[in-house]
Amino acid sequence: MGFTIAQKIIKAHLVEGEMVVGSEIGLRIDQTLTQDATGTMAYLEFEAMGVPRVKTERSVAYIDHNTLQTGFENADDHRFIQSIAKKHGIWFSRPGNGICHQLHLERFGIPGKTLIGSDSHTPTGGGLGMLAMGAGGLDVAVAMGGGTYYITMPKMVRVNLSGKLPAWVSAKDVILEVLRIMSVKGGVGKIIEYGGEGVRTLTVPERATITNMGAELGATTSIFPSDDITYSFMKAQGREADWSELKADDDAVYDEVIEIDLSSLKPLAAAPHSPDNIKSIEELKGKKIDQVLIGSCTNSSYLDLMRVAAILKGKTVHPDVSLGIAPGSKQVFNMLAQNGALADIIASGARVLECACGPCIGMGQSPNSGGISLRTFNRNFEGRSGTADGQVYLVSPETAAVSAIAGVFTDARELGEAANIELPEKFYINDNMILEPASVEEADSVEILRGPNIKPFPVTEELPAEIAAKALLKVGDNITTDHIMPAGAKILPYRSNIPHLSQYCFGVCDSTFPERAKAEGKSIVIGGSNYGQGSSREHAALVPLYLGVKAVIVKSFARIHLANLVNAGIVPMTFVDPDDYDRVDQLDELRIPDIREALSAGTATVINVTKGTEFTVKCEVSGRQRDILLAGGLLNYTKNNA
Ligand code: MIC
Ligand code: SF4
Repeated sequence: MGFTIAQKIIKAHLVEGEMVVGSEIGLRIDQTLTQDATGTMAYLEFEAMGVPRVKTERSVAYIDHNTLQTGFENADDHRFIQSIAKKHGIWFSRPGNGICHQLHLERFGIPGKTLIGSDSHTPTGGGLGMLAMGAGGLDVAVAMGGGTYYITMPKMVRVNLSGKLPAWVSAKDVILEVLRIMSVKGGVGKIIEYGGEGVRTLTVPERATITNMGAELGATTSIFPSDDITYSFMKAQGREADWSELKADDDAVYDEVIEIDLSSLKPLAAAPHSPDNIKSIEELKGKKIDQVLIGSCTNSSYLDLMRVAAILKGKTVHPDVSLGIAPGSKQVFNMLAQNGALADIIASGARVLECACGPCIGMGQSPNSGGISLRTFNRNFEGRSGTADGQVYLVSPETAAVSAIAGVFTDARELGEAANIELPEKFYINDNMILEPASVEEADSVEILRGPNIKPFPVTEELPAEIAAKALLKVGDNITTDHIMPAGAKILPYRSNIPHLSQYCFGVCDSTFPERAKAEGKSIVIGGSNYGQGSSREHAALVPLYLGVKAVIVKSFARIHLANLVNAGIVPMTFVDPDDYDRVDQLDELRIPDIREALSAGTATVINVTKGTEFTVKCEVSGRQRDILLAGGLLNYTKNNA
């Protein structure tokens, strides 16, 4: 039996376990990346492990999230990351250089390598044929120290692409179609592999748009083969020496196969407030819009922005629309400036923003009250834009640009011929914003610069014999980490200050939760299915830990959040009978006796003291995860084992 692309990379990096679906496997990690919003915590954790120099082939620290500096906090955090990176052998991408995933694709990604990043969109690297996965900061810290990264061996899904995209239909529409088919939880426990004749019609940045938004499927990762198209992209980046071919064996076996004929696709949008709430632009056509934003790690490549510039050339943004454009990297920005496309963008009245995440993470450009905002981003969760009742639609750059001019949802296919834009033979390469780490000899003399915003992370204790606490909060299905620990310009600067952050925990669901949780001292959270989808932020576990959350009982979990809960020492449990969810009410007094034994048994009995009933929950964790929970989290576990 042959292997899939992902199985080949897993096989070559397997250090523990067997490639049996559903069992835990340990992987050797070649590369890591961090961004600043999760990076401060990850580097504090790395420091706590006492490893002097990273043991990976390449680790890079990017500054792209917290670039709005409305106080000292973000600037201090940047300096902290810059200094700690220099000391410990990590490459540093300065603020202004661009978004981590776009930059990693351009300058560092290598087909066939493993990459984990403290950001859920790390699978962007799958566009180059990497096995690239999002992880919590602590897991990234461990990998930097040479430790193994553990995942559950995923099922393999093959998406067979045939045909060729019609004019004005783009890679974003492909992934929106996959989201329509699979939903935001359809990818959990799976790797999505793209294959078929249609693959050859997609360039690397287009493939990366598709693997990027595989995060929204809940998938472990997504991956494309590495072929001659990959070779020409890497050659154009001056990195052809790093290229190698990678393809699935002809007799590779997949657990699921999805067929997509690219020629049959049309422009799509993900309507509020979920990336899988798919509508066609035909249906939305004519609906008035207020804002358009083009950028983010999904759609800010040279190709994307050249297409946008061609649409905007000689036109003016509609008077009732605000158009913002953030190029994905300095390379893209520079090339647009050199070839004149930037002049067309500026002349149209677009508001040109810094090369960074910006509005994608609520760092500015919040829409007007109830405003309809078209964005080329990957997430439209409620409140994420910074305007509580903002209505965010996720669309392709083409749809975004034509709609910005018309002032209404517009089907670009009605505009006649599309400009023919191709990837350049040579990208403009200038790595002057990427700093090399200090040499081993110099490292000792590098001083780490710490601002007053950096607070220690919460202490954890060994798991007690029993958990007895109120179900202090009950939430529904598809709760995102943006619900649990919101981001945005006001809150993000405190990513290294858990006590401050805790005031906003679950703010979108119940703003009284932090106060109530502190008053109770300990609590249990009840949730529905796909709990913790979205971001990799470990803050969505560390902050509840700080507030005294001891266990989370839900119908099902999203992968990265589950790992983050275990790492924080919060017990993750799922209802055996999903109907028991309806039989627990907020504020019920719950008791889970013998929790330590229950972790070994894999199930526990929860006594509902208030109602005088009981129900069974599963705590399906690996043996390693059980030991982490018993020790009270990964840091304690690592210290105990050292
Ligand atoms: C996001 O898109 O939600 C983020 C901000 O990039 C997060 C990371 C974070 O919360 O810092 C992610 O996707 O992991
Ligand atoms: Fe940044 Fe948005 Fe991409 Fe997250 S999804 S890395 S916030 S651009």
